[in-house]
Amino acid sequence: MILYSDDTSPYCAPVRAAIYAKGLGLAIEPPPGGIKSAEYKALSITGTIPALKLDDGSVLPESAVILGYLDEKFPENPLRPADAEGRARVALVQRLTEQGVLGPLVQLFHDFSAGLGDAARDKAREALTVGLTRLEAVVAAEGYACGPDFTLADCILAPALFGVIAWAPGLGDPELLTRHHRLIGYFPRAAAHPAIAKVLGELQTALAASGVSLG
Ligand SMILES: N[C@@H](CCC(=O)N[C@@H](CS)C(=O)NCC(=O)O)C(=O)O
Repeated sequence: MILYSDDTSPYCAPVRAAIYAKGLGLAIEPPPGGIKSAEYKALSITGTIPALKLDDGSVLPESAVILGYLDEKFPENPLRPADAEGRARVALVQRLTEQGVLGPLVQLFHDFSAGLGDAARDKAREALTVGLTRLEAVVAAEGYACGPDFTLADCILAPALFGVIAWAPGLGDPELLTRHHRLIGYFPRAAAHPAIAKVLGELQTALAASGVSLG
């Protein structure tokens, strides 16, 4: 099994976090030929990263699908609760983070490359505020995102919040995350988990190397 991944991608970070947390020794490689290459597009139907090459040679795209697959395929160190309600809560945090934080952050990255204007900045700030407000309402007051156990919700939420912290000054709103008390309290607890600490280190290094000026 091979995970095609890049350290700058907020969609790849959750999958690597889950691999580290579960202690899976999977190969992690850059997409063959590069992300926009014909070689990679021929390999993965969406052409996006992350994608997981399975042992039968087929390639599974979509981070949420890969996360669910890995947790089922390797049941040791489960990253989802056993009960239906707990699993639904984890899925909700995953979905809200994708829609409300990762979507706006990736858009921001594209807008930044095109020269970030005031309108794009305002739009990103508004979208992130809506997303963070929804997450603030569902994240647990103590422990990890969905309670005492580390789950897939943490694998996606913690790197996403790292992205918000990194981009907030560039958006002219350094307090963007700080206004969400549960989330700002949650972040250092999640960041102390070894799998999250490793992924945040990778993101930090990759962002510094990419030359993106976030201040
Ligand atoms: N819904 C996808 C989104 C993945 C995604 O958009 N990845 C970006 C990198 S952050 C990508 O591959 N972009 C290249 C492209 O869209 O061609 C997932 O969750 O895996």
